Amino acid sequence: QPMAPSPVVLVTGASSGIGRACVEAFLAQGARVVAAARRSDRLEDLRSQHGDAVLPVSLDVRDRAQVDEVLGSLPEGWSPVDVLVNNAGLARGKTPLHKDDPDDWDQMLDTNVRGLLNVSGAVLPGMVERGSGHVINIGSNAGREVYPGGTVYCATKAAVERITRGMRMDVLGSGVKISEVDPGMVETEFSEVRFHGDKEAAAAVYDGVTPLAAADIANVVTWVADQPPHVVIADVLVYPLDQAGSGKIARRK
Ligand code: NDP
Ligand code: 8X3
Repeated sequence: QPMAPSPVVLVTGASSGIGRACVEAFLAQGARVVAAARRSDRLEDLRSQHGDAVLPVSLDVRDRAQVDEVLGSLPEGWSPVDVLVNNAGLARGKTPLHKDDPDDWDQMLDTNVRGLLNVSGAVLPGMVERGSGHVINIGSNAGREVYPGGTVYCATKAAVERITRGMRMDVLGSGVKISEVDPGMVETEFSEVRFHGDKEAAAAVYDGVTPLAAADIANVVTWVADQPPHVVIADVLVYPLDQAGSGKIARRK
């Protein structure tokens, strides 16, 4: 009997952190991975490290026309997409709302909410038509709580949670699975991006605690993807041992 072709997984935000770790975890399972992000040099590095099972795709999830164009014309063998990991996202700033730079609001809303919708909009119709597929949205503990300085970021992640639940209802009966993985504190480039490149401020976030590693979340994402056909992990919240909420973080020193 011919071997079933390996599944195709599309990971957005694959150039760093959780997304990159997801690429590596799915590759380790024998999947082929479409690795999407804006920084294509990093995606090329992934390809040279891991070979032909990676397809680097330069993509800004905020640009709907580009998303439709690129995902609508994936090379032969790289579509249909079996698993979509909607991971691209960011926080910008941690000031009170009235002191925020409004451009930061736009970037968070456009990436975390509209971007997730853009990519889902390009991939989900085919999944529903075929009656199979799995969308795994990366939310956050920040979608379940609000913390000072996180007003807009938390709102975007709360939106991800609402969209996940709604999507699951929308595709109910089609055979498509919808899941959400909500990480707590993970040491990635997240804080460097949030603090506009201030490495000291970023390092302080993880000072004195043992945060999650990106690979810890990738483990959970592949586990979510690996369930039997009739099982859906609806959502999972993953904390490091040192965390019990957005504002509840153990400091050892
Ligand atoms: P990183 O900054 O390390 O990675 C973010 C990724 O998102 C990068 O690959 C970046 O790629 C990509 N990205 C950002 N904007 C865009 C865009 N417009 N189009 C395409 N890709 C984009 O952070 P994390 O790995 O930590 O973040 C991944 C996800 O996890 C985010 O959704 C984040 O909100 C979420 N999360 C993170 C937590 C943490 O503590 N780290 C906790 C909970 C959730 P590029 O710049 O090349 O486009
Ligand atoms: C990222 C984690 O708590 O800094 O979503 O918002 S947090």
